Amino acid sequence: MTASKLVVVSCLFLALLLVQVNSQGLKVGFYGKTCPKAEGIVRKVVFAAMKKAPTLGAPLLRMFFHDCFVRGCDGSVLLELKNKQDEKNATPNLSLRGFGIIDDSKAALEKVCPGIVSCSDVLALIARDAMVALEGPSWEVETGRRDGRVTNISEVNLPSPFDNITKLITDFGTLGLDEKDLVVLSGGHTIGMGHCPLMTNRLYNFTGRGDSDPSLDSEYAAKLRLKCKPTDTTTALEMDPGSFRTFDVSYFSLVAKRRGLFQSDAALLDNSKTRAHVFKLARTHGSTFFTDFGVSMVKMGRIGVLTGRAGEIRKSCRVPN
Ligand code: HEM
Ligand SMILES: *[C@@H]1O[C@H](CO)[C@@H](O)[C@H](O)[C@H]1NC(C)=O
Ligand SMILES: *[C@@H]1O[C@H](CO)[C@@H](O)[C@H](O)[C@H]1NC(C)=O
Ligand SMILES: *[C@@H]1O[C@H](CO)[C@@H](O)[C@H](O)[C@H]1NC(C)=O
Ligand SMILES: CC(=O)N[C@H]1CO[C@H](CO)[C@@H](O)[C@@H]1O
Repeated sequence: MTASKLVVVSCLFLALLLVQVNSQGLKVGFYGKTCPKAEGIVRKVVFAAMKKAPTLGAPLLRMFFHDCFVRGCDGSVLLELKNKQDEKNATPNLSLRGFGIIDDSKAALEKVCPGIVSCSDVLALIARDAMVALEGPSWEVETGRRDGRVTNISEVNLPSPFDNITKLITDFGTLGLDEKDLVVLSGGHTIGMGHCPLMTNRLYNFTGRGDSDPSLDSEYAAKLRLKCKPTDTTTALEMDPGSFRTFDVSYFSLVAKRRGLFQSDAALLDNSKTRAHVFKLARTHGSTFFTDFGVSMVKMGRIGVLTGRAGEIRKSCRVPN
């Protein structure tokens, strides 16, 4: 083997090693030795907060999704810039809330083990604990993420409620999430609210002929027209009416009955693979939704993570050190 070949081969070996270290950087119980109380501390803060305000569960789940889909799960959604050109101020942030719970968790952690637990891990733990507080699924959260130092409003390119199935599958696929993950994670819409202007196009003049979206159940459309007038920008609708505070499988039966709120929910019926998953998950008895949700959340939590010596452990979740 010539010297240059040797260099190439050892570089390849090194690259492989790095990839492995990176994927092994996350693990369940990462803080077992360095901050054994970490998970308990976060859970206590979340349970106390949600006892007072159960509706916070939904935005807290959504916050982790928004963090992971922009620059990876690196806590960048929490950073604030003086000029407001941060992810928080991008349009889809409109209803992100619950930032105080992240600050409270982080403050409690810093008291016990300063400089050990990352804000990105706090987000991951809170998303799980908030679902447990709603009597939803539980899963083992991988930890060991480190925090990014960059946030940039122009990088926020989250899936849109107007997206079609091709776009959704591609965007999730780029991040390593398949059709099943897309369907299962969309099931997050079993809790929480969505605002009228993100769906009124489906109720009025959908194709310019004064019609509604043919993929929306017409009875349901009539009900929604009572709540959302064409110019209403403030009213919020329950995405899973009747049980928007309960993490259950009814989201999938709604979508199956063409009662998904957004075009992106309805779109799950437009592809044979995603449609099959919707119908399978819709079964109240024998649905695998809870276990599947945990599996897909862990997968989502691996997107673009910083581990090892990358990034930092922020002292305050709102500013880089
Ligand atoms: C498939 C792509 C997705 C799209 C296009 C989408 C879009 C949206 C939109 C437009 C809203 C309403 C925001 C508002 O009006 O205030 C919303 C709410 C929500 N989303 Fe998604 N979402 C997607 C995936 C997810 C995922 C992966 C999760 C988490 C696993 C999630 C969890 C939530 C939750 C919990 C809410 C309710 C928030 C609240 O009540 O404050 N979504 N989503
Ligand atoms: C933010 O991202 C945009 C688009 O990628 C880039 O042009 C711009 O320079 C970035 N801004 C900062 C402050 O890094
Ligand atoms: C889906 O949306 C993408 C991007 O918005 C668009 O380019 C494409 O033509 C759409 N596909 C269909 C089948 O409507
Ligand atoms: C519906 O859309 C068409 C085409 O954009 C427009 O000409 C018409 O005025 C709209 N009708 C209403 C009631 O807004
Ligand atoms: C809560 C919050 O920070 N909302 C901001 C979301 O982004 C828009 C701009 O797109 C701001 O106007 C809001 O203040």
